Amino acid sequence: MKTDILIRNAAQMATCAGCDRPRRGKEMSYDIIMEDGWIAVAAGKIMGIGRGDIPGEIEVDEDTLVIDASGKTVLPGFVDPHTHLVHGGSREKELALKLEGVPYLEILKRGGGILSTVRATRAASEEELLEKARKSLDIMLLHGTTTVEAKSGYGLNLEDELKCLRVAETLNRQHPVDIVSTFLGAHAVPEEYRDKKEEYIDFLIQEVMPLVKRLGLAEFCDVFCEKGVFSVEESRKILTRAREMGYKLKIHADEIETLGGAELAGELRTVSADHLLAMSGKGLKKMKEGGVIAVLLPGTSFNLNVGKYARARDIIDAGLAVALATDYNPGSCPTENIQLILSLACLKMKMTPEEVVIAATINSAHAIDRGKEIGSLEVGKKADIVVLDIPNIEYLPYHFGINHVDKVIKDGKLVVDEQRLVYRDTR
Ligand code: IZC
Ligand code: ZN
Repeated sequence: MKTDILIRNAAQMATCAGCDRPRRGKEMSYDIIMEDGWIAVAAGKIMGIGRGDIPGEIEVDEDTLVIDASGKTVLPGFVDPHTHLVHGGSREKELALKLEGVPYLEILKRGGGILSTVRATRAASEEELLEKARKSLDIMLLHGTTTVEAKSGYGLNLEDELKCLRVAETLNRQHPVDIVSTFLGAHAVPEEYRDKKEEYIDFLIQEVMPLVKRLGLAEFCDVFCEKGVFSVEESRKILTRAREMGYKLKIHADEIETLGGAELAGELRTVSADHLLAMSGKGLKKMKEGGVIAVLLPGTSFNLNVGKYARARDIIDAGLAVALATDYNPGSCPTENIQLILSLACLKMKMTPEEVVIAATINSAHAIDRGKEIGSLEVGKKADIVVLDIPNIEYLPYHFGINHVDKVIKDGKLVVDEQRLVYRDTR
């Protein structure tokens, strides 16, 4: 087959290959680096990969884009498995409150936080939300992210939840970055249901969730299981019904208070449980028994200034699979930059460079049930590839806060070149 793109001479290539399920525990640092690597792409897929000389069967002609990656490092495109991509407005006005030490949940209780974004999202048109989210997707792509999960949860009524989910669906068609959608109607209790949480949950279960599923607008269902938001019992009810409707499951678990969200994740065998700063030892055990992927979000700890990070070392040493995500949202983590998250994961959670690369590629692909198609450089997988202007993978978390991406290849096409977007918009 004729080669569309050939990348050669890579100083390091982290294939993240060789395991057809999430890598757990010690597996997160095995055998991922190849030196002097090459990779050949045809018809959107990886058709060959190796080291040293390019074998004769890789056909190169004048139409082949040959990329010399000397001195550079090649990775699978990053997969960001936890974002609140689609929303209106921003919350910089809450920064002063945050600096005064007003806790995140207190701001929410006062009608700010998530609820302030709900007001802005309801007030925004579908077109406005689309353009705002498109900008964020462009930033993500420029930083090497080729697939994202995107949650709803700022509409909190039928019309506005559908509006946000449609934005994600449209962008998934128009933008090179692939989007996996999650329904998060249980993100907060909207103001019109204040003191009527039971009724709101029934409304979600009876009206919104079946319709979202029928319209094919979300693959996963998630709940913000947190003190003062949705309890473990309420989360169990929502997620159990969601599973019956055909949703795959995720949960925001034990972020701020030790509530038992991790135990619930283990019991329900959710695909992932996310945050986990306040997870108990029992929660860890249950997660392991349930084969749940721990999605950690150190950008949120950093931004909320809580002085505490998830215990990634304990989680990995206990033999679980860890994935990393930005948690991109307008309140607790306003950044699209996954590379910064990898630096925080190393510096603040003591993960190794190999572990953070695995966590943001193959393990995060599994955290959105895409581990068979993306997340590693292997023959037959989608050609989602980043070329970083760094000599080795240690350099990625080390030189922090900047963008190391030189090129991004998405679905076998060059979409970022020399840090600039070069894709043709399909709007
Ligand atoms: O808008 O604050 N934690 N949900 C749960 C968020 C953070 C997003 C937000
Ligand atoms: Zn979240």
